[in-house]
Amino acid sequence: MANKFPKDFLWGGAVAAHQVEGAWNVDKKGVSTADVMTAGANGVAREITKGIIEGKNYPNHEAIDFYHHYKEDIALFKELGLKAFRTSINWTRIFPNGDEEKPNEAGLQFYDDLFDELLKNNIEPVITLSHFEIPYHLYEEYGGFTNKKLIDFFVHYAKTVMTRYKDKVKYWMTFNEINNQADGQHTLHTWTNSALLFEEGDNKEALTFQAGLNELIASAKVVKLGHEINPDFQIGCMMAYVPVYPYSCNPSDLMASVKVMDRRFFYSDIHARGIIPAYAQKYWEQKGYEIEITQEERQALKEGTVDYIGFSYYMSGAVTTLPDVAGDEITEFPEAKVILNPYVSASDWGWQIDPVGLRYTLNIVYERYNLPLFIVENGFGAYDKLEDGKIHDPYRIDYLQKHIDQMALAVNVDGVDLMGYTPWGVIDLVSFGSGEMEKRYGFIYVDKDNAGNGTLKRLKKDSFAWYQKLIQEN
Ligand code: BGP
Repeated sequence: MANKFPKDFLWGGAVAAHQVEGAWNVDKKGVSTADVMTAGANGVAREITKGIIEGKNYPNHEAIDFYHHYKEDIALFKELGLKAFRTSINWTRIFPNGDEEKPNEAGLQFYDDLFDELLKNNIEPVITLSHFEIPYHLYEEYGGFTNKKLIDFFVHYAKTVMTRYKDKVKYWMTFNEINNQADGQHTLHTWTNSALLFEEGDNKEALTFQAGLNELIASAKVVKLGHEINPDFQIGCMMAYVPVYPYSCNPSDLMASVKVMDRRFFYSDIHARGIIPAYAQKYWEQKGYEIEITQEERQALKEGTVDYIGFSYYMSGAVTTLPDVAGDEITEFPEAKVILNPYVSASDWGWQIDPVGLRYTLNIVYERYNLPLFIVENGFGAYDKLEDGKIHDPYRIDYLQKHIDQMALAVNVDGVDLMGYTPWGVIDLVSFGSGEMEKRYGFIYVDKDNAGNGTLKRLKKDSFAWYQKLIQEN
């Protein structure tokens, strides 16, 4: 079988603004939630501090200083053969506080220059509007996305950038991994797109559903508006798909896996179909949650369905309801617990490595929505060792190759319509989850350590030549 991909397949690489740009307080940029995150390395969870605390919030402040190195980096991307580059716009460069009327021209100019540089090198920009950060002011003053005012602020921001870049950017996504809040419990949402400010006694699950729904409404409004600004725009959603398998063939495990998957699918079900799924309505009723949505907002959901499904894929999990099953628990949903699958191995951070899970995901998502799919994140975070000025990373090549093989099967055997593949962290960057620099994903090494020291020098790893060849041979 020829493992070929469509001629115009978007081979690329992905990053996010706050994980690479640095320059957190230049050119009138405002403070973003990412700028007040603690370092958190060595198993300590990251958190948002009240304003900037000297010496505590450093990881994203300089990051890899892409803001000042982007020309050099894009030259390397060109050499690598990238056809697409996914990054995000940092909202606080455009609207420092998030609730202003007038944008910051210096911020707009930066992305103009960045997109021009990409286009000059025949690299298509793929742009996420909100990648796990919002203006800190919107978090502190308004309480994040539980507040409906944020819908208007987000739409105003999106309208500004979509109008400005209408002839430069064709591929857009609204909220990064919007369904990462699916379990409804996690403090993680204080620092993702929702920027939820939980207080003692809050019903976290209800608030998370409200914030998520508000984001979905904002997204739908932006999809409709974007198509008015330029009918050629391709506007997608961005989901984290972590497929879960029934741990056993006990029917209760199977049913639990369906329910856990529904929780994660809730977001793309609305993005793609424009209606609130019956299972969610019932769940809210049973729980007595009063999730606010007006008639006008319901209509907006219908009129703003997405053009494609963008998603990340890193790992899978197993679900069980059986009390006597031993296993390292990953997450607890009200329905069941998700545990490590004993049939697959894991990375140093416990992320389960399951290439077949990617083919499975492509199949079920394509069947569910019948929309083009775009894998906008996939990759292997690892400790790399610098030896005689070289980085040998066969483990990364192995991970990616196996996932690409499964992608080829999904396209050539299963008939899935796949637009492209932009592996995560094409160049080393700050880890979102842990704030570490040394959880590396890149084909390009950046000399910087967890404490923030290093020359920022760029270096090609062995995987660079491997990916370059793979793109050439399609
Ligand atoms: C996804 C995010 C990215 C990212 C990646 C790897 O969830 O969209 O921003 O960083 O995962 O995660 P980590 O950085 O924690 O290794």
